[in-house]
Amino acid sequence: MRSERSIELAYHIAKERYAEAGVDTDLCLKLLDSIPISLHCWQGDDVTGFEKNASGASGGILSTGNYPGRARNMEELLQDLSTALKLIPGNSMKVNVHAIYLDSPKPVERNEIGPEHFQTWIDWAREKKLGLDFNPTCFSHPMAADGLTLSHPKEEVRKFWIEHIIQCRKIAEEFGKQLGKRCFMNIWIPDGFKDIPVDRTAARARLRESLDQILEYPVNLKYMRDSVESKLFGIGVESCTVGSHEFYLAYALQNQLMLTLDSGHFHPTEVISDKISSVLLFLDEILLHVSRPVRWDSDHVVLFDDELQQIAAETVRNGIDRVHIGLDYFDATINRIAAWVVGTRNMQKALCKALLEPRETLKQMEKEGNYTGRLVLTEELKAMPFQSVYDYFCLQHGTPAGYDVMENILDYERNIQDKR
Ligand code: RNT
Ligand code: ZN
Repeated sequence: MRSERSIELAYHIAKERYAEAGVDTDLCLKLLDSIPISLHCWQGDDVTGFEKNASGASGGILSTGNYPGRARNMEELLQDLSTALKLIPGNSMKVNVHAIYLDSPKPVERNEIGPEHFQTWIDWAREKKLGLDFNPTCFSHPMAADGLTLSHPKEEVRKFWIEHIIQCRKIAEEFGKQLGKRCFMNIWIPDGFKDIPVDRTAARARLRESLDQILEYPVNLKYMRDSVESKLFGIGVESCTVGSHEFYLAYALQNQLMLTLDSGHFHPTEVISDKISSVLLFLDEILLHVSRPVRWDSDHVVLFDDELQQIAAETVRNGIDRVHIGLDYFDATINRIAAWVVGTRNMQKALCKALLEPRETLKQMEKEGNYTGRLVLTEELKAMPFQSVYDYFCLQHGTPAGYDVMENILDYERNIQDKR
């Protein structure tokens, strides 16, 4: 168990070390506390949702593992999320909800869902002082069985999904209105082809036409904003994804939408950290789905690895008010609360480290062509005591520091999750 005294002492030393490098750690911690991170509700139940006959994710995404204790209903999911949030320091958290997490005693078709089916989420979020984000669910449904939704050749299928997404926009707007925090609504569809299509243009033209119809529905942008998420491929759609990066980048630009960059949606050596600065020269805001691809879009728990640190650094350098962070992974082989807690705290730790960077000094060196100095300093910064600063952030917010979170996780597992 970490003692308060040792956390404070370590912070004191770290503060002095960073001050020598011209960085104010207290200010960094204030900034860290102001950065919203959207915690994805779907890690809690392996992307199953609360629809009647829910059968788990489809559409090229896959959650594997059978660790006991999965949340089976709204009550359990909210209880699990509340537990995870107690182990995540900070006052700016959001929770990201998918349309399949509705609260309704009777089955409701996806194109008929409305804000009333999400009032439980809104009330819970208000009580916990959280913001909410939202996502239409265009997978795990008989109307998506062909692997095509908004780009389906059949008008009736497209119409169904257009109606669903319009309903989702109303829900997102209501989230923002009732909670006083803008809701980001992310549109991701699984559409694609297993084998090589001959008319990619037709499918993409249909997607564009469907999106145009969706955007015709008027919403108040003060309360919600739409974002579109591209992908390279998924299981069963290996040869062509209709909503590719080029498609959505162009579509977002033309329609002043946000673009979602998911770290698992590109070629294995392609990184989103390099895309942020380019995209932000042309779009005013973007959304991130921070995930961890292992050989493919496998959605492993976010680690404190090089790419996470680069993503955080680019976020801070390009403006924390323009890059909105959401997490997107689902691992069913470990305790699901631990998965949330570790991934989110890694994200925060990476942001903390990025905020502690002596940015102006480094930029100046680079401008002067002093790449030697830049290399020596960036290497030095890697082992600076940022962990002591983050531990202090935990202490400030009454959250356990370091490995101490495990005690809480295991207690909850024993007393609640194991009894399900
Ligand atoms: C799928 C996308 C999408 C989903 C969630 C559940 O590849 O990343 O964002 O993971 O909507
Ligand atoms: Zn994603």
